[in-house]
Amino acid sequence: MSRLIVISNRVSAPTADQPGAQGGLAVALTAALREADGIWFGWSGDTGETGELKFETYDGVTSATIDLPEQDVEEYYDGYANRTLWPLFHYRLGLTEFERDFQGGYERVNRVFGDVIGPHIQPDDLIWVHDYHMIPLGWVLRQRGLTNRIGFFLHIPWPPTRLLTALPEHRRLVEALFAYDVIGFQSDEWLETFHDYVISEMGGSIGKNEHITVGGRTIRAIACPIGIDAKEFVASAGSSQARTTHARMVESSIGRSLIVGVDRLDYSKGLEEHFNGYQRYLETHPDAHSNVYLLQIAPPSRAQVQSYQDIRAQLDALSGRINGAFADIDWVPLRYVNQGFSRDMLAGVYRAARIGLVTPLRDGMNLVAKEYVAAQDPEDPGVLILSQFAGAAAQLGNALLVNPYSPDDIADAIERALAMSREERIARWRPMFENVRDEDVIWWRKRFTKALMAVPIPA
Ligand code: GDG
Repeated sequence: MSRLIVISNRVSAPTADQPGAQGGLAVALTAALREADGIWFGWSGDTGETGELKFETYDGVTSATIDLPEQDVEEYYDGYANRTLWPLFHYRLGLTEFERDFQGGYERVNRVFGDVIGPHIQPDDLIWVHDYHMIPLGWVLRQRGLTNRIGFFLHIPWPPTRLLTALPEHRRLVEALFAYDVIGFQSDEWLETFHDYVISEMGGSIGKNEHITVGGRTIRAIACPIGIDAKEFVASAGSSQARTTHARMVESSIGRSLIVGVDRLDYSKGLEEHFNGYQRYLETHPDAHSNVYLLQIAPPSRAQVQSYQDIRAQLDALSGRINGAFADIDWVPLRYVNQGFSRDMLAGVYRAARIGLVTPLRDGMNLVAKEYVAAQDPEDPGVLILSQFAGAAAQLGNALLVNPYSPDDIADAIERALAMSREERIARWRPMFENVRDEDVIWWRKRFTKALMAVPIPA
């Protein structure tokens, strides 16, 4: 059996310091790594001179990380990944920064990864590279003579061609993708926008069986939506910590309906829009005041990037304005919490919420929507309100789908969700739960690795 090699910016395999699996991706990949005697490579998250890889094997899974010098972190991670590619791929041209130094740092770090990882690859290893931090890595590995089967999965959206061409080196970036054998996208929509670029900018053609040809090179590009570890999440919702949290929420709600939002503090998540939609609901439903409240959990992320500091300041001001305008002596309409909680606690909060409000402006997938569905009580589930612009909307069509840019749309959906009968809630929830359960993270991993293993091994 081939070994599986996973390469991503950060490694979330369990270690002696952090023995628990870090989220669904870690669960899916560590199980596969353990079975296939694999290695998970990435950045340690620490700054320092790039030296040797640090290997650690814990619970049958090996991870290998390197430190990166401060300048590399600034240019590759804070710069090109988070200030160029992330906003651009989320359709936010106005927030995208175009700096040659960022691009230089990005390519340099990808070369470093290729240099340090390359010697550890064996001829029949299956290599799986993840996300926008690592787009050129496949190409770098090919330059070093590797003929292995190499796949790439993009966790975020693929942008429309007209937007992508605003990136000075767009052609170079996409050409590098053709070093891979298989490329995976979260949804058909991102796959189609990729096709559009390949046809219109590269003169490529789309063939049978998801094949794409440019010049003499044919690769396969597939839609392969990521799931959550549904089994684990259902168990989490039944854990003692989840039950205690659920009871705490019910008690502190004193009969009011809880609307919950859980999002990394990121401008792509549409937090401002979802506060605006809630505010519109409060303005247009004065009778509902004190029957409902919104709990927004938003752990800060990428706090060293200016646009993230800006969104945080805007949300602080907006939440203050909403509470200032609507709060009563015994009712606060919005609880805005800037910290993270354990998964079990989150599961308890999801289960206590009559509405899960998920309104990203663009999102590759959005796992919170799936977690909300997984955590519900089958006999009395809540209602998911979901942005039509999340990748998850393609699978969770029984949610109340909204346009997050429209406060009226969000307000109407809140009204509809609060009035929804138990029968309708169950009828909407059940097919969504079946999807979350069946197309889970293990299904996703198998679907991708199967496509990669189907690639003929070069003679
Ligand atoms: C990228 C793509 C794609 C959040 N707060 C807490 C917490 N979380 C967890 C959630 C969820 C995860 O973080 C967030 O996942 P998302 O999918 O919503 O978003 P991104 O971080 O932007 O992820 C996205 C994903 O990659 C996978 O491919 O779906 O589209 O942008 O699991 O639960 N977890 C804990 N405490 C918190 O307070 N423990």
